[in-house]
Amino acid sequence: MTTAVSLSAEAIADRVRDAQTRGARLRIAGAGTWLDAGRPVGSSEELSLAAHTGITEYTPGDLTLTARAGTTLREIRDAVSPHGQWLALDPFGSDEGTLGATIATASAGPLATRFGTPRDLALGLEFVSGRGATVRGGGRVVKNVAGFDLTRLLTGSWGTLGVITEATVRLHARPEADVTLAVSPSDDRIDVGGVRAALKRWPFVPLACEVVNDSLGRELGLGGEAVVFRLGGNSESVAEQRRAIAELAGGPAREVDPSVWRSLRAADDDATLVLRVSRAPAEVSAAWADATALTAPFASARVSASPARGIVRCATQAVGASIEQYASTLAGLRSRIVAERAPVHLWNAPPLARAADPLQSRIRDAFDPQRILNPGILGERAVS
Ligand SMILES: Cc1cc2nc3c(=O)[nH]c(=O)nc-3n(C[C@H](O)[C@H](O)[C@@H](O)COP(=O)(O)OP(=O)(O)OC[C@H]3O[C@@H](n4cnc5c(N)ncnc54)[C@H](O)[C@@H]3O)c2cc1C
Repeated sequence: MTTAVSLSAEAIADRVRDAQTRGARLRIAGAGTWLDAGRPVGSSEELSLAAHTGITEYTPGDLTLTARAGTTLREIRDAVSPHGQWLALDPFGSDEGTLGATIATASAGPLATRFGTPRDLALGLEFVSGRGATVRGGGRVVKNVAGFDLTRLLTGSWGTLGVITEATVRLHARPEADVTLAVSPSDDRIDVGGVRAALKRWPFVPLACEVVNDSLGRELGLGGEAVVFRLGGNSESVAEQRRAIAELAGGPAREVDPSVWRSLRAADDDATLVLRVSRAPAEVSAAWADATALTAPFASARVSASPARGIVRCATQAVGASIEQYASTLAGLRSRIVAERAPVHLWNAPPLARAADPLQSRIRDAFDPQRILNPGILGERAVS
């Protein structure tokens, strides 16, 4: 059963309490563009917030905006761009994804290099807990820090602590100049550690910096392995940043169409398996070397890295036996692997298995003792 909620947080709370009474479980949905991410959810009922939309407060002078959870990132972009502002969240996938889901899954994209992740940009939340209580955490303006930790706790909890109904987010002024440059390696390999060291050394932070492997680079029209920089600021600052990149590259970097960012975010739309490799940021170079070497036998494997954040993502369209081979090959990486998306049968295979976390269980006991919300998505057993 699917119900698109268009009424109020109270209507959502009623729906949760009703589920409680019936012993039912709810699968929370926003626009539904990423429902196959996370472990399979043990619920036949869907609580969709797709119709719970609308910007409820926007004061451009405060650089903050409050919107209902089902509001799409595109709607927010369209509302704030006439004021020269943006919500600097560009998660993989499309702008048709909702604000609530982006925060619930803590989804971040290339712009996180400069602006951080939803934990840095969500200032306050309203949510309905699994007990059916409507709770507000955080504030509507940057200086209000009361309850801030509650907002951070809910961010990235994948709907397991509460249904996010409304969020207040921090906006930024759009940079005057916004330029995208690509650097291809002069020899045959990119030195990701060198890129990370340069990022730390430079007195500026690019809006985004991603390294892409050969197959992803070709798909994006970059010709092969490349480092892509997005530079923002006033024109003098961007000119300065260009000079620093030319120094790193040993010659001027080529300017490319900014649509490359959109294509990069959409590249995984058809991926059957997306794994994120996390190591200490200082070890991103080793993670990249391991991931590119291990995925080399898989022709279409796309690997990308955010050197500033220490994250390497590996995606493939493989199916059948080759997807299992890909997953178990990558499991050999000496690092933490988080599956973002995987076919059902792979979730229980050792490479993706995850031990139950007692602290996480205790927090869920406080917010959703009957495990009504998204049961099973984080790998825990549903309470019967
Ligand atoms: C092809 C594709 C690949 C992606 N890859 C990545 C990636 O690799 N890394 C990454 O970080 N992001 C990724 N995303 C993330 C995605 O862009 C965001 O999470 C978000 O924008 C999806 O929005 P949605 O409304 O369609 O979410 P939905 O698909 O509706 O929901 C996504 C998840 O969020 C939960 N949820 C939705 N709304 C709420 C709410 N109001 N309260 C609580 N929980 C809620 C759902 O239960 C579900 O588990 C990808 C998206 C797509 C389409």
